[in-house]
Amino acid sequence: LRADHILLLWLIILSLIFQFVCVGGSPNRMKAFAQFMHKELGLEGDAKDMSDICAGTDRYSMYKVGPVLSISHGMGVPSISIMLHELIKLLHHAKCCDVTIIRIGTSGGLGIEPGSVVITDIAVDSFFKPQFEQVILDNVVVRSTELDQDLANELLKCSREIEDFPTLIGHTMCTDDFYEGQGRLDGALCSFSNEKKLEYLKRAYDAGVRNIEMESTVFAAMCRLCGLKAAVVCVTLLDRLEGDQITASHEVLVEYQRRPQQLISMFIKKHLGLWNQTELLDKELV
Ligand code: R2B
Ligand code: URA
Repeated sequence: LRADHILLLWLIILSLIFQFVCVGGSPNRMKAFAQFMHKELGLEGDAKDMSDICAGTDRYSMYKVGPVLSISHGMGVPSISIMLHELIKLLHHAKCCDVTIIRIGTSGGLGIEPGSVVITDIAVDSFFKPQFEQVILDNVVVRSTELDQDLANELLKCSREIEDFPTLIGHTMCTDDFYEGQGRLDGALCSFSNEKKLEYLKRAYDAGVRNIEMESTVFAAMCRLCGLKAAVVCVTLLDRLEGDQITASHEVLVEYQRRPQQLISMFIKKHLGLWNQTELLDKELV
């Protein structure tokens, strides 16, 4: 092998290291996702021994499972934006191209059954605008928050093969606050009536918003600018038109949070050519 061939080989190997990056708020959930993917991809070794690549820092947790990186990003725009800057530099230096990045998270639903999975077409701000405002020096720079529509449609198609829970495509509203910012009346401060709250949430619904969370706008804007194919897939823990508090039991919430993971696992396995094999195996076992 000539030196330039070896170099080319290395670049190909490096670029195959991470094909899929999955991010989500909670370190525990992203560890559970990594362990789940380990099983789903049929990898060798004990998933329980999986170690956090970023142990020793409190910034985020990171697990590598075959071609999948699973990373936690904490709560809110500032937290995920720090992680994304550092992750995107890592992907650049590792010469990873053609990476698909998916945020799997939780959210409050709007007018849909709790436990539904929403695939975001466009992330919108609290004024239902498809944009993210980044203050740079003392300028407000407005960035688009459109996500990859082909990827969203492909994920929806995958979801049609899982009949256990409803999945839909809709706008996702991203806020900087869980309480007043999401029109909740159960925080420490409440400065508006129930009537005003419902009027706002219904306007959001009419604008196409189907769920509310706290990271999608900056995630969509940064991934778009950096050329990463990105998707946001969040389960809804409650219907905000029905109330503010998350009252489902712990067991139900744990099961809800597995739903986006199941969908993404199916998507990844299909891309790796592993889905039909599993299907065949399942059929043979029946
Ligand atoms: C969903 O849940 C968190 C708030 O509880 C936040 O990170 C989000 O986007
Ligand atoms: N996460 C949110 O940001 N809002 C909710 O209502 C539930 C989860």
